Amino acid sequence: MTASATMNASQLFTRCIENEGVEYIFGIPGEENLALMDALEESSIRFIITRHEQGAAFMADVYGRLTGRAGVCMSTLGPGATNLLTPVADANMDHAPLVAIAGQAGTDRLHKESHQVLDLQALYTPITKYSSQLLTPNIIPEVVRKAFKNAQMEKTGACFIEFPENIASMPVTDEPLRIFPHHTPEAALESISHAAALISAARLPIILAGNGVIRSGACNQLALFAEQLNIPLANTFMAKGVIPFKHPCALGTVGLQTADYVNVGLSNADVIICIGYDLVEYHPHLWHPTRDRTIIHIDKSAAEVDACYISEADVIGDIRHSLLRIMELATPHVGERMRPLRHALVEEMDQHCDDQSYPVKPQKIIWDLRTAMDLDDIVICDVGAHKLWMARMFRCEKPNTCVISNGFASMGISVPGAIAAKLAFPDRTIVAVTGDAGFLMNSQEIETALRLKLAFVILIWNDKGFGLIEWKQLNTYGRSTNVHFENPNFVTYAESFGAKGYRIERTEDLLPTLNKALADNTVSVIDCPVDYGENLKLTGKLGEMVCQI
Ligand SMILES: Cc1ncc(C[n+]2csc(CCOP(=O)(O)OP(=O)(O)O)c2C)c(N)n1
Repeated sequence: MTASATMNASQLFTRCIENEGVEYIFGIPGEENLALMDALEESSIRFIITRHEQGAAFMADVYGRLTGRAGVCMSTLGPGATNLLTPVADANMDHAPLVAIAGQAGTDRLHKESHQVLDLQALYTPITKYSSQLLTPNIIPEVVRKAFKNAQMEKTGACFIEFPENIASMPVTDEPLRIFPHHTPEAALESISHAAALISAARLPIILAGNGVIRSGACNQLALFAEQLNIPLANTFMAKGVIPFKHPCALGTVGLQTADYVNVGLSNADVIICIGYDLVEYHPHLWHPTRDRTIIHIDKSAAEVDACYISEADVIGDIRHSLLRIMELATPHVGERMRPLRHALVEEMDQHCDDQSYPVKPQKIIWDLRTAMDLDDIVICDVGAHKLWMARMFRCEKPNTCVISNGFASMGISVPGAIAAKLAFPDRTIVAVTGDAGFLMNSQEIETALRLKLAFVILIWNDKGFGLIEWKQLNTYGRSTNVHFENPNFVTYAESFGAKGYRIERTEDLLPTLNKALADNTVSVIDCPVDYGENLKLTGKLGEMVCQI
């Protein structure tokens, strides 16, 4: 087909998304996107059928987080499009690039009550950066380019395109728009000098690094910055591995929503340097309730307004450049006053490495998991108590090796997320870490994984309940309500798909089982009973620490 040949709108749409470099579309077809499905058949794009639209959009979400390129998901109109919503919102709030496409009824019946018709453009408006409707074929090149550009431009996020059925098969003569690389400008020298002066004059500065550093590819510059200026660094959940945990300045992950060790570090500091940090990753009122510290904001875009986050210096521009320039101007700090905080955390991480009590303690699960996995391997973490433990205790030496949803924090991300991770990085080992509740929200995607012949491990922390909610209820009211349930037999459940299933009956079996499952070369599900009695001990301990300050 030549560039300007007449084709139908679906063929033009397909050419436009090919032009964006799309490799996969995750989704479920419907009656209203038949023409698009047919056009895709002639393209280089691989359509991955999922078993639920939620699975499809979580795959696109995690694909976007790991690659920096928009993950693409697709559904039919009405119920298919509403099923996509949660992970699209998840991607948008966590700044993962994603483009969602939904079929729509023909434009001749959008004005009235009609089968499966909902105003999708309006529905997606609050959860995307750009929500659009293709009301004529001629705008396809612009709308597609705009959706991908918005999705992949800082702050990256989700975009939505609604494609009505009658438009999708109309004839059109057009071609994709050209794409040129986009460069982020360097920050103004005045802001760099101002930040450097504040850092030089600080008594006890600390860095709070967020996911924006990873998105900007500024991890190496950040490690250098911390080392050269000798400033301790805490990272958010979503910035795990932003500098290696073995880095002498690394204080670990902050964000337990209570006063953890790093928070203790933050409350001691007089200057807090926030780099690539989004408020949604860890609310400022939790780490800066006193509103009396100097905040420096280094990012690609200006700081969000929050009474507890009023920055004195906004350094807006390419983060890599900003860090290197500030580093040249600021005076390095001396001393290691925050170092004991790191030592305390390391001691806590190591404490249960030989613990053989059963059910398995969270710390021991994490110890064995870290032992079994290489540093390049990737964990996709679900949402729940296990996430808080993983965020706090799982050591990461590299960015994007422990993916955590922490803005929207939706359960059910880990199994579809593991599929996306394996597709994006076929040579790396992938583990989905999940609670029993989150697992059953999207476990149907095991069939998708097996159909695609993908291998990864699903490690279920089984407490027969909503562990995190019980933890919070016990902390708040001293009792729990409506948080317990029964589970299927996860071993036979896994086997019924054709996957492998293991149950940990003794703690000493966990590490050998992990090693075996990682070598299985298929989907392996490990049902690991967990002792969440440790949850209250942790909050009790952290509370004590706060009292000591
Ligand atoms: C889709 C969704 N529904 C509800 C919640 C609220 N929520 C957060 S954690 C949690 C419990 C998770 O239980 P489980 O997956 O078993 O993990 P655990 O806390 O036991 O480790 C719930 C219900 C949520 N974050 N996302």
